[in-house]
Amino acid sequence: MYSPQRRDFISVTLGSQAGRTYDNSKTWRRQSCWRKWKQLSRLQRSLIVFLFVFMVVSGIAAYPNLSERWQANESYHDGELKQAKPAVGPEAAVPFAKALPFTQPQKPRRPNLNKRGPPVLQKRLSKQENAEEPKIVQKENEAGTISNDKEEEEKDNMISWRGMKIEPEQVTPALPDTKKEEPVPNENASLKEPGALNDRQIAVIEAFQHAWKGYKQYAWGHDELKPISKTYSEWFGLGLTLVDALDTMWILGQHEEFEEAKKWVVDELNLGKKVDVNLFETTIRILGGLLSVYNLTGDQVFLEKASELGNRLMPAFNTPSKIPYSDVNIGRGTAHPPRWTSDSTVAEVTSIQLEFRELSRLTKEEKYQAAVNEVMKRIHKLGGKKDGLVPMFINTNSGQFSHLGVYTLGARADSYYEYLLKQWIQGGRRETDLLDDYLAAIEGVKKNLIRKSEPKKLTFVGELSHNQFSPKMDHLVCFLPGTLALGAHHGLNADHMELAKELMETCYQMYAQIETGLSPEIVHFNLSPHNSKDVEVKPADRHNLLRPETVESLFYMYRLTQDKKYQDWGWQILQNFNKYTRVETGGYTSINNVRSSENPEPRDKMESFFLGETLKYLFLLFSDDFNLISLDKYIFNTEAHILPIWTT
Ligand code: DMJ
Repeated sequence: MYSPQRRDFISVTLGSQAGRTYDNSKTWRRQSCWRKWKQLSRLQRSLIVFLFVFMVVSGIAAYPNLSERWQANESYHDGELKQAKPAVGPEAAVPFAKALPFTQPQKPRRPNLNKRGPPVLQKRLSKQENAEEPKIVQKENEAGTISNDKEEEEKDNMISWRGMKIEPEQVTPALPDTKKEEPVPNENASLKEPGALNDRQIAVIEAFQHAWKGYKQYAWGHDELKPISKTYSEWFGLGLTLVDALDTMWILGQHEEFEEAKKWVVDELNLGKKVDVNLFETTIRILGGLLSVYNLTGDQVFLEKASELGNRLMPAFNTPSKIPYSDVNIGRGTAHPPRWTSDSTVAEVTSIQLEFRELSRLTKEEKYQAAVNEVMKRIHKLGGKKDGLVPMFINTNSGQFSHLGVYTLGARADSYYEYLLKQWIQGGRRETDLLDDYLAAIEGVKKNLIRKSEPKKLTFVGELSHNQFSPKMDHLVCFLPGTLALGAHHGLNADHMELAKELMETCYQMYAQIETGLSPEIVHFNLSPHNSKDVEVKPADRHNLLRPETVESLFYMYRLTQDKKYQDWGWQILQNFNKYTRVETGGYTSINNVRSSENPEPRDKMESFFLGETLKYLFLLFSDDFNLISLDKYIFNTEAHILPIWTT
């Protein structure tokens, strides 16, 4: 078509889409190409079309990897580490699950920050996926965080798996070679082993052997047994159940199993693994477990491992506020908070002290104790407490409490209170700040959180949220009767023992009033005189994770009162564990529904604390030998690991 405006050009009309003018040379080229195309045979044209489509599809498939690499490089060169797109949410999680070929060896590459999903959407490793060291380990912890890493990540990569941006000054230096400590003689190694066993203790040993059989067969050297699917799950990839159970095996006299497990610790436990671990969980379960078994056996190998682990966890304290980060990559020597916040959980940063302090005593290296004492010193001085009760979070940059106004003795705050008392006892009852904080907190509990239920008038510990009282009590709170009783035993107010007795009864009722005789994770107490039941359970809270807190407190109560009813209550609980959580082929499982004795719905998971704590406390509860781990010589850390009370 002739164009009056562009006389020097030829216009062509292309069918119905005509009406546009084109550059002359382009038009000529198009016409010539078109002619050539028409001259090709049908087969040649099909081949070209096929090749073209193939290249386009391959290009699209390769695009995300390339673009991520480009973006990562760009960000790195900018000197600022950025996320290319949001790393949480279903959009991120689904491609993550699909895209990572867990079963195939992978080349070292930059971590793909965009493919991390929220805990519930991420997949656990299966047995075959994880034949040696896990390529990726991941697990929710109690605080709802998840650990996850790939091996062989580049040393200079400063982004954590969570995609949290770490400012250069927050990055901790890589670890120097682990220093070998001079062996320190262990004055506690002559701990008494159990003498004659009674039927209930034999029943605990049988339960332990059954649990161990499943772990050994299907999960050996891995973190947790999945007894129904006969496989395992990984959290940190550090043989969590095996290490957590070492001292229980020793106390229960399972020496053959102990030797086999010790061999695994010596030969296989790799603490240099480039894996993100939660500081608190690793401290209470692994560091605590190693120190405890060193105390029991005097075997230097456990102290060497404990010392190596302590060193590898130290980068967590390298924060602007000296309040530690929640996570440490023990292989790389870097630490970071969770992706979504720069807060740490108060219970976590205040429940690592017993272990680090003992490590300093044993190795004569001040740095461990200095780091954890500094945390306590700062928290002692902080505002934001309510009558000695602490909020649940603390910021690692400012060192101040955050999310003020919520007070609980359950998840995220619980062991803060426990460790105040136990540090005071561990240190020979000299550190008065710890005692003052503990006493103030117990007064705060009495004033703000204690109520009586209807109709049975059970004393319980509720929660406070912005001055609103909630009659909610976590099973975790059942550590409190034991802790109160222990304080009274060490000379604190006698009314602590009275409160301990009342709360112990309540914790027992949390089992006794439930269809399976097992406590749910959380209960709500009834405050209305018109209702007939004291204990109510919401559908989302009906699970039982084989937790220890009630049997732990029963152990203290029996030791300190010698009232046999506590042994009988523990015996009922053991029988109900056997009835509803025992898996025929080996192991015990957590369950989803304690309200159904017909179908308690196994969750297919045996937590490491079932062996580390629950069975150990039951065994000690049934023992009438009060010198077996005497409460005058030892304290239990919050994972039931045994540490000596210092005498000098
Ligand atoms: C354990 O890891 C410890 O007892 C911790 O203090 C609380 N949670 C579990 C057991 O319930």
